[in-house]
Amino acid sequence: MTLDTADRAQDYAIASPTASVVRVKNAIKLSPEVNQALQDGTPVVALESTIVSHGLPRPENLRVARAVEETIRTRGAVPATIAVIRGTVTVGLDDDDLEFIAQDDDVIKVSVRDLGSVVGLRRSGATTVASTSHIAARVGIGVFATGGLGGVHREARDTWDESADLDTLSVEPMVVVCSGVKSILDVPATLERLESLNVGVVGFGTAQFPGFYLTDSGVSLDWRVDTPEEVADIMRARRDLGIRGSLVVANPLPEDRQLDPVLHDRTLEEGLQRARTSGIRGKEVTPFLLDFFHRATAGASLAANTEIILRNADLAARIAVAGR
Ligand code: PSU
Ligand code: MN
Repeated sequence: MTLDTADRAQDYAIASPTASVVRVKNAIKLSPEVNQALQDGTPVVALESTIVSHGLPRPENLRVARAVEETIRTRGAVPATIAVIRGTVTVGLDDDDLEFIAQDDDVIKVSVRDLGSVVGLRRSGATTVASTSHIAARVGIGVFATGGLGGVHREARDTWDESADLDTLSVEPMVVVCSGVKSILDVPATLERLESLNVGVVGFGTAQFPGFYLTDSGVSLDWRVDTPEEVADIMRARRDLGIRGSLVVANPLPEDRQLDPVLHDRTLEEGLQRARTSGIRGKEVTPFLLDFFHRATAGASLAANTEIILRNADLAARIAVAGR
């Protein structure tokens, strides 16, 4: 058994063994490269696209999206960026698709609940952690790299704003490599929810939960791992024991690469205030705050965010290789 949900991947491959582009249940298109990798048991790493469309400013977003894919290839794994392109869920974007997601103003941020609408109404959208995990699991990909998870928002007591990322992670068997949850969120509350949802959380090389732009969120973890092989072993054990849901591998920025904590705290306070007074709500909150950070820190948060994504892609590829 591999880290991939291999039995399901095989079913799909059998459905169309020769076609270079496979349609799974007429809904999901695999790129020829991803299709081949899943058939051969080559390690594959899923990547979300909301980070590209809504999480990073242009033109860096496209540059980062390409660099992330390159990082994964360097480690001997195949990148599978996921998005909905004109009504078709696509796993493994080609460069035209990637450019489209990075540059088109009409690309929608798509969570799991939006997938049906975007596909049914033939629109285009970028997938979040939640919808990327959902699709990746459907086609048999078991490892996923992102920047920071969604979670419980700071004003959740009033707004009930909790990311669908959490609920999805409780269902889909995925290794999710991230640098914690975005620091714009209520981090302790998010960790409590992950516990309730049976989502495993391990620190990579640390027993402190990372704070996204910051190395340490101040919350400690029960579990620390130090090698990709340990992650693969834990995921195998979870699966063998019939535990549904994901394992979050929290990979911190080194301290000398983090955003200046004083600048971070000041920017966060300002951004939250600005979001409140501008009446930003719902799915707009995360893109708004990320954009505010990038502008208010004169690119320092963008540099940190970029490094986070590249480091997580690298670690995810190593985990996918270890779990083969
Ligand atoms: N992390 C980043 N940049 C992002 C996101 C996460 O560094 O853009 C995106 C992810 O797609 C995540 C989503 O799933 O934000 C969460 O949005 P919400 O809080 O609306 O659920
Ligand atoms: Mn939300």
